[in-house]
Amino acid sequence: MDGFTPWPSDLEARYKAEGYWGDRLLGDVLRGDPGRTALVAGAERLTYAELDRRADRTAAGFLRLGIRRGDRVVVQLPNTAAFVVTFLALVRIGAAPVLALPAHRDSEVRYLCELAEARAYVSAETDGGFDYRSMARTLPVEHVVVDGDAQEFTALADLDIDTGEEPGRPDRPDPSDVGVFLLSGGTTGLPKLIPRTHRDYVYNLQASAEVCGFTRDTVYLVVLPAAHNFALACPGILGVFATGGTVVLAPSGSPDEAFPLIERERATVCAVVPPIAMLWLDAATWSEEDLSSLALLQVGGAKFAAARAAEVPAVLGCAVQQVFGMAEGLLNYTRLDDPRELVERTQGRPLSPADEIRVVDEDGKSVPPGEVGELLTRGPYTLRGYYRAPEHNARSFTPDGFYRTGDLVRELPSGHLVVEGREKDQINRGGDKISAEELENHLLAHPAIHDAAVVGLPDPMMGERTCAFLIVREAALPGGGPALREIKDFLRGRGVAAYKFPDRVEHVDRFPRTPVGKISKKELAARLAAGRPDDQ
Ligand code: J2J
Repeated sequence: MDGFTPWPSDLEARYKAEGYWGDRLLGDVLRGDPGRTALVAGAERLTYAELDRRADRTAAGFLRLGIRRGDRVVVQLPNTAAFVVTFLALVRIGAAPVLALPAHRDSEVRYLCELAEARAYVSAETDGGFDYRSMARTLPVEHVVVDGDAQEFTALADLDIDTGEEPGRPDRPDPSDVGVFLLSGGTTGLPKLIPRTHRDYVYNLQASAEVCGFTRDTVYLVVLPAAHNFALACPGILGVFATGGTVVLAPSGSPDEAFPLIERERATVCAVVPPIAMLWLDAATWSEEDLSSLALLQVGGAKFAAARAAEVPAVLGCAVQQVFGMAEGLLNYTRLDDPRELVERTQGRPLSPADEIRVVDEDGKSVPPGEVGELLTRGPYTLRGYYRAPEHNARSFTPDGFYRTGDLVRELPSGHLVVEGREKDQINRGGDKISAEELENHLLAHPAIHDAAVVGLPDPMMGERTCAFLIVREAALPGGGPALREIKDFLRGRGVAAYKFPDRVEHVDRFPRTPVGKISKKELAARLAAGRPDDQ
C-alpha cells in the first residue's frame, strides 16, 4: 500500500521467527464456542455463531457495493452491534476501516475521507442529537452506509442479507496488509493516520489478552468509544473475541448506564480513563448496584494518580491495572501479580519482550537510569511511519526507526515506566487528545483573532483542561474580542469536534517568547497557574 512504511526485513524476519507475527488475520479473531454469547449491545444478544454469520453476510454486502481488498472505509459508529459487525465485515474482505470517533464532525471526517481516499463512509443515522446523514451528504466518498434510517443512502441492514448468490470469493488479505487505520492523538495541524497491519494488531490483542488474564469467562464492559485502540484491542473487544469471552457495549461510562450493566451482565473487566475511574470511585459509595462481579479495572489514556489507584480495590472491590498505551503501538501494563507499590505508582511496563525502549535527553542521548527523558520505542506492534506523512515521519522517528512518543518518562529498575510529563504540543483532556496546533489553526480563522496559543490548564478531575490565549485584532478591540461562547459557536460552525473546544479563553496583548522567539507555552501555563494570565 502506498504511503505505508513497512518494518525493515531483518526485523520482519526476527518477529516472525520469534513467533510475534503469525498468519492469523483480524477477520479470524472470533474464537469463542459457537453457542456462547459474543456480544451484548442494547437489546441485542449475539452468539459467536450469529456474530460470525452477520459479519460474513455484511462482508458480502460490502463486496456487492464494490468495496475490495486494499480499499479504505471511514467508519464512525457509536458503541453498537453495528460497529462490531462493520469492523469484522470490512477486515474480512481486506478493506481497512478508518476509525473515526463518534465525536468527530465535518472538519475531521472530511479530512479523513480525503487523506485515506476512502471509497465509503459508514455512520449511525443520529446519535447524541447529531444527524450524521446531513454531514454525510457532502463527504467525498462514493458510498454512504447508514445504520438505521438511511434516507437516500444505503442501509447497513440491506448489506446484511442473504441474497442466495455467491458474492464472489473475496481476495483474502495478507497478514502483512494494513488491517485498520487508527487515529493519532495528533500534535500537528492535521490529524495523522496510524496504519496497523493484521499481524501486528493480532499480536497486540492476543498478547494483551494473555497479560490481562482474559479467558472464556471474561465479560468485558465497553464504556470508552469502541473505535479507540484501548477499548478495541488492548485487549479490548477483539482480545475478548480471541479468547472466547463476552463483550458488553455500554453507551458511555456514566455510572447510571455502566453500573446497571455490570450488575445485569456480571461484567468482570472494564477499561476506563481516569475521570471515569474517579467518577466510579465516588458513585460506588452511594450506588445500589451489585458490582461484585468486577475483577479488574484497567485505567489509562492519561495519568491516574497513585492515591486514587490505591482506593480502587477497597471501593470498587476489584484489582486495578494501569495502562500507558498509544494508538501508535507500544503498550505498557502493570501486571496482575505486580506488587501494590508498582501498580499504584507506575504506568506499567512494556507488553512485549521485543519492545525496545530508550529514554533520551534533548540531544537524543540515553539519560542515566532512573532519570526523566523522552520515551522512544520500536517493536513488533509499533508503527514505522504515519500514513502518507513523509515530512512528519522524518521528525517523528529516529533514523533507526524508533518512534518519538513525546512522552517524558522515568524507567525503574523493574522496567516499569512512570509518566512524568509531555514534550509534545498536545492537551490530554481526561484521555481525549487535542493537538494545540490544530486548534490554534481553527482559532486563527476567526476574523477577530490575530494570534492564538493553546495550553493545558491543570484540573483535578480531567487532568487538564484547554485554555486558549488569544490576541485580538485591533479593529475588533472595541467589542472586547470574542468570549468563550462565541469561540465555541465559531468552532462548531467549522465542524470541529466538541471535545476540542477550549474550556477557557484569555485575551492578552502579547505572548511571552522563548530566547529563540517561539511562544513560551511554559510561561503561559505558569501565568495561568499563578492566576495572572495577562501578566506582561
Ligand atoms: C499518562 N499518559 C498516558 C497513562 C496514555 C491504552 C491506553 C491508552 C491509550 C491511549 C491507548 C497514559 N498515563 N496511563 O491507545 O491502547 C498518553 C500518552 C500517550 C498518549 C496516547 C491504549 N496512557 N497516555 O491513550 O493514542 O501521552 O492512546 O502517548 O489516545 O496518551 O494516546 P492515544
